[in-house]
Amino acid sequence: MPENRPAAAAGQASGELDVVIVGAGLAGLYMLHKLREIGISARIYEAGSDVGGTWFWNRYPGARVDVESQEYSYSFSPELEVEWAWTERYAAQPELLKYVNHVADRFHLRPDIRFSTRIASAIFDETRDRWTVTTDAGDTVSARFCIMATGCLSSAKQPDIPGADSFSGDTYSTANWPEVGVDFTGKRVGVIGTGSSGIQTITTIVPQVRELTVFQRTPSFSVPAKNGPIDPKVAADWKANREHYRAMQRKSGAGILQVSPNETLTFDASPDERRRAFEDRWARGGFSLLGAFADVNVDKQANDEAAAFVADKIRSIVDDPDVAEQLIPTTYPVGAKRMCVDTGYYQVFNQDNVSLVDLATTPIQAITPTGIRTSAHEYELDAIIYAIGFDAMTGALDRINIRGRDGLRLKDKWAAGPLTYLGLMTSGFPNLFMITGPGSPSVLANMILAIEQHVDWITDCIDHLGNRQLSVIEATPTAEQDWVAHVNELAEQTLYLQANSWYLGANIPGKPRVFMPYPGGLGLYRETCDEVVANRYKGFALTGPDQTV
Ligand code: NA7
Repeated sequence: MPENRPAAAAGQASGELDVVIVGAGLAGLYMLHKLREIGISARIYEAGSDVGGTWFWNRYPGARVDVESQEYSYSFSPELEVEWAWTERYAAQPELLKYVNHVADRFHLRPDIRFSTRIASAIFDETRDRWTVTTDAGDTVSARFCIMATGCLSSAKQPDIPGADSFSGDTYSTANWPEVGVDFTGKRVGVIGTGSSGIQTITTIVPQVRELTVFQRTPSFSVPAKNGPIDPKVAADWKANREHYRAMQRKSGAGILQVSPNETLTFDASPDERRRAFEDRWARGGFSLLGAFADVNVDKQANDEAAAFVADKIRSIVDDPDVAEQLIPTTYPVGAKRMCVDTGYYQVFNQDNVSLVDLATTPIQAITPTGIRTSAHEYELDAIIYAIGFDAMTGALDRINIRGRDGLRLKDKWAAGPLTYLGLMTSGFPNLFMITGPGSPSVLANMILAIEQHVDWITDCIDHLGNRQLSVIEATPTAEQDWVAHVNELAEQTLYLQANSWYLGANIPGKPRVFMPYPGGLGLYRETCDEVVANRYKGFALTGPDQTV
């Protein structure tokens, strides 16, 4: 195996590479590491000034992973896994960023990363079977393969509220938080948005602020994280049995052992047993609630039981019954939007200096120079925090001018929704890979394991091509159509379609309503990808200078 070495040292001219990787988050870094292992020259281009992706940008107060730290960490290197010690059950953003930096340093990745460089375009040159990749500074590089490690939640929604520019106070976005941090002491703060980012921000800044006004359009189902220092016994057990746990994760649906799905159906349990099962899951914390029964995600009546349990919890925590009712989601099934995992969220609304504004009944009309005006009231504020989410899964790709065969732009090809084969490639765009692209488990799974599976598959694929003197791989239109139909079919068997979520693009005005992630589970998906390879890359056309395989 060739030694790990930077691309420049591998003797490549700076303008010609084997592979360009876009993004130095968890996906891009592992991709670079794996390609070096097979002796391929690769360079990452990263818009941020350092590594980290999601954990570089989302440094808002309270930002924290919603999967347990040791589950949400790379599995590819036993040494890395054994030497790294997480401090909290759910790591906070600073610790996650430290981890990503550690990985970048440990595997000597930095020499092959160009920071503060956004990729503006990637154009396929059919005469040379190469991608011409251009940065926002106008620099160009040519590569055989282009790998998009651009992230599923990296294109932040921009405030689309009238008057947003007129506010004279301070404005912040959770997705692009100032590196220096912000002190809200003594301030009247408004938070718009009550997804994970809003909820984590709210619970963290509430001890500082003079007044907090939460502008909620749709309530989230939120469950307690039960966060705290990592239990040393749990950490030691994980390290001692990591291979076993990792194998279980890879075979599982979500890649999250904490969910540990129960095989019993909701109504096969008595009301008492149901209650006990939900209580047990609530006490464990995190996403485990969704695993209380096997049918919570697929049977609406079963789901109603879980939703009613959370609603009762909210009523039991929030003192004011009217506020409690406003905080209870009623328009979609629990789990159909990503659940939030919090520390003391509902309790916040028992504080005198916190108020909830229900935008469903009193919508925002405008941002004014002094605050926010709803149909019922004008709220005077010193600062507004936007926690309004992302143009998920396709947003980061859309903002790059990606053009494949015949100059077709990816954004245009996907005008009615993303079309991919396995979420890895799209026809008409040869040698362009997506890590955790639409049509793959991605955001429905433990992201880091989904990333590793894609990176391993792509690395093997590039190696396979090289070993057989093949130069191009491309998804066939038929395989792509069949895959998209399959993903839709699976989605229809779930309750996901019953929520206006970012999984469906429903949070972006004008975005086609298409369910984007693959809902069949990480384990099954992995098997499918492996079978495709075993069947000589079924559904892909592989071609060399003068051959098709
Ligand atoms: P989310 O989960 O998409 O939440 C965004 C929130 O912002 C949500 O409550 C939205 O309400 C609200 N929103 C968006 N636009 C507006 C406007 N114009 N007015 C009022 N409220 C608005 O994003 P997050 O960043 O919190 O979390 C994303 C993922 O990151 C999360 O699932 C975890 O995986 C980590 P809506 O529901 O659209 O009515």
